[in-house]
Amino acid sequence: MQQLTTARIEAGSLLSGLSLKGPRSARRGLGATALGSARPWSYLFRAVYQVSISHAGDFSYVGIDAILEQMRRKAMKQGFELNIMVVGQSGLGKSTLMNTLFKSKVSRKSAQPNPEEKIPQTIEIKSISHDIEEKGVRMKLAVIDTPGFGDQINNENCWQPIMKFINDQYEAYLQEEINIDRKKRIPDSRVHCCIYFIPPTGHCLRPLDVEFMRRLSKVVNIVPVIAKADTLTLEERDDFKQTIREELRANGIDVYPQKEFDEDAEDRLINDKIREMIPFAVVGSDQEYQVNGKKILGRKTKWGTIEVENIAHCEFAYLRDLLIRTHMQNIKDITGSIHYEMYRVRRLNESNAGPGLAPGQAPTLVSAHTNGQTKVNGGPPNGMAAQCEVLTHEM
Ligand SMILES: Nc1nc2c(ncn2[C@@H]2O[C@H](COP(=O)(O)OP(=O)(O)OP(=O)(O)O)[C@@H](O)[C@H]2O)c(=O)[nH]1
Ligand SMILES: [Mg+2]
Repeated sequence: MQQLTTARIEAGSLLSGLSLKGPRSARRGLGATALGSARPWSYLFRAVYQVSISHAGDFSYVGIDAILEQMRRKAMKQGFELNIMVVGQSGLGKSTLMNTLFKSKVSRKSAQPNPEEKIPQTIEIKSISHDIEEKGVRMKLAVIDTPGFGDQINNENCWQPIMKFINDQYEAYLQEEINIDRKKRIPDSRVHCCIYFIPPTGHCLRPLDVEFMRRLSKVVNIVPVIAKADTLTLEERDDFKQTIREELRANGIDVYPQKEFDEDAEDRLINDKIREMIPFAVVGSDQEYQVNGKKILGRKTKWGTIEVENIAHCEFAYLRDLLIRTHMQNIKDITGSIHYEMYRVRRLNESNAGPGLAPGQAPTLVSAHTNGQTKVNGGPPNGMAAQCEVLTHEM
């Protein structure tokens, strides 16, 4: 089921941070668009004209730098898409956090306080998307809400519906890609990032969380969060974060931003800071309150109001910045060039070896790109084959 609403960003910025922060690919992909706001066609001609005038007499100037303006225009026209999935045990606040994201600075969408309206328990995988616009830049933000697991006596294989959904989206993309008469722009429903909710026990990860994240991290970018962080004291929160980081390392779970995909020293520096903060301790709410004359999203308690967008109270704003402001393009790049690529290579190799893909769609050309290498009509390059064997994209 797909709901579509339109919202306009009121404050904050979708792109303002990108020219300064974020990994190189993020800057490459979006940085150019951060250079200015929406301007009509005439602006481009004027800009090019002005550049030409300023370089008049400089016969060595070719105008390569104008590519940035061309890219910015193209990106503005196309807009951006981001698909985020929320996963975790039942009752941890996944649906609430999803609403928080939509009602927070990202959209400020009709956040009418309605205490009567309770978020029902999620019973099916459901995608809700909003069209957001800021400074002329359009973005379609889709959040895929999933039913919580852990309610069953036997929770074995409870990751399967999630895995299936992720793989189904890869498959839909693949089928569109290999279609002879394919669309100019393939609709992208692939899950770019999966927010995994860890219960705020303060102890350690449960075997179920370890197993779930271990499997998911091989097919999708995982960002773990400590749910309902308002139930932990600051010391408990810090200790729990440290414990979780150690356990993730000990269990070989590579969450986003993955160290092996840092492109250079600058990336490493920025991403190391994020890796030190992960998992983000978040608090969710879709209720608005008045605090010091300002409207805030928060949770009212007997001893005060927890402001979900206040970094002194919780780390929701850091999570939102990572997803949208600083790393959106990188998250999408890794989805396309690593996770989807693994799926694609394995599927196409499979179908080349056995029966074809869907009728009339059997490809003859198999190519895999990793680290700038391309191999045609053969197995995947450099250890990809080995990785593909290890990475079981359950279907
Ligand atoms: N203390 C606290 N309670 C929260 C927080 N977020 C949500 N809740 C409450 O937890 C309850 C469950 O929230 P949901 O958002 O429905 O949880 P869910 O993970 O979507 O649950 P399922 O749909 O069953 O998987 C609600 O009563 C929320 O108000 C939080 O950050 N802190
Ligand atoms: Mg729910």
